Amino acid sequence: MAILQRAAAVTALAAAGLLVLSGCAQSSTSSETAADSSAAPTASAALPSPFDGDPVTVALVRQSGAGDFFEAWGAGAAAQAEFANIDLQVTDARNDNAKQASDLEQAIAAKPDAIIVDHGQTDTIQPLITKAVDAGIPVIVYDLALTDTEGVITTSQSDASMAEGVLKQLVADVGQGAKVGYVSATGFAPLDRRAEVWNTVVADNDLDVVFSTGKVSESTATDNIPLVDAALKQNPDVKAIFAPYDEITKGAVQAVIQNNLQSSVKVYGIDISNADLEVITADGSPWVATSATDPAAVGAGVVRALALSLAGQLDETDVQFPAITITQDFLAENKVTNVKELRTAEPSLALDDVVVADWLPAVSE
Ligand code: SR1
Repeated sequence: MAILQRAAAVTALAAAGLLVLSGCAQSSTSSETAADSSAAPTASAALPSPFDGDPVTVALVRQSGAGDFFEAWGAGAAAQAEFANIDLQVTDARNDNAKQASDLEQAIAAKPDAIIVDHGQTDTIQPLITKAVDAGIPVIVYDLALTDTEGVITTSQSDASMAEGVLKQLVADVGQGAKVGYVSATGFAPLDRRAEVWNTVVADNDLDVVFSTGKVSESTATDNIPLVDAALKQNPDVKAIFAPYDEITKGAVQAVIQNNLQSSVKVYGIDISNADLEVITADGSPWVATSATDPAAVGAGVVRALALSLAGQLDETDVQFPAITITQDFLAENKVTNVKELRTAEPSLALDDVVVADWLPAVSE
């Protein structure tokens, strides 16, 4: 859809004598273009090199986890790639580190124009990133902790500010010195960055951490329910739980509800999706606040960062996508029940001023 919009806009500019087109490999029928013109963004300039000829081949090597975040992120990346004349070749190891390493080996061997690595474990992926850089392949990573970032563009959500935003709300709600629980996992770059903020907020506010538990798996939400259930049975007087990944948050919420503690235990999460919004806005839900980006906008933003870099137009080597903190009260006041309504209530989620160019506006799903 977005491609059709680019073709229409650029053709109109060329007809007006404002641009000279050079091989934008896109076409459309007038009826398709008209149908799409209300929603899709428009480019005000033609694609620059290397996007103005044959499609640019990009391998997207994913290690996605359970849940809507990863699905929406992939859809956003695909839509932005289509807009920029990128042939995105996607593999997904789904929690299998050995498979992600083998996917990345194969991607390097195929010599694409660039590689995007989405999530992954440092020890398995760092050596292969180095191999790709040494082979002259441009590499961009998302949510991956590297020990050597030489020649690599790194991207992430602004994990520190995300955690700070929602934890500020937690302290405001339950006060300093309150009994709190923590549900997360280690070894995942975004979770480790959020953990650093948690530790600081705990120390600065004398929070009494009565349990720490949690895991990431192929069924993260389900697998965290018994862990939090057991912790709550030991500590029914806890006042708040920080569970900084929406699949984990959902597990924590379910455990609070099945222990009938929803009137005394508040849950603070990270991320947002339609399914999350259903949980947060349910009557009496203990999930009172979350910090989030629109994952589709972030997936698109990572592709834009890569595209700008290939065009020689990216100044920075680290791109962080800003997030917002969303409370139950905000959702109620703005009658938000799904992500579409949230995007309307909070237009900044579109990231349409982050890593953009006149030829590369932000495209979402
Ligand atoms: C297992 S890591 C999960 C996190 O990665 C994404 O960046 C999401 O924000 C999610 O919380």
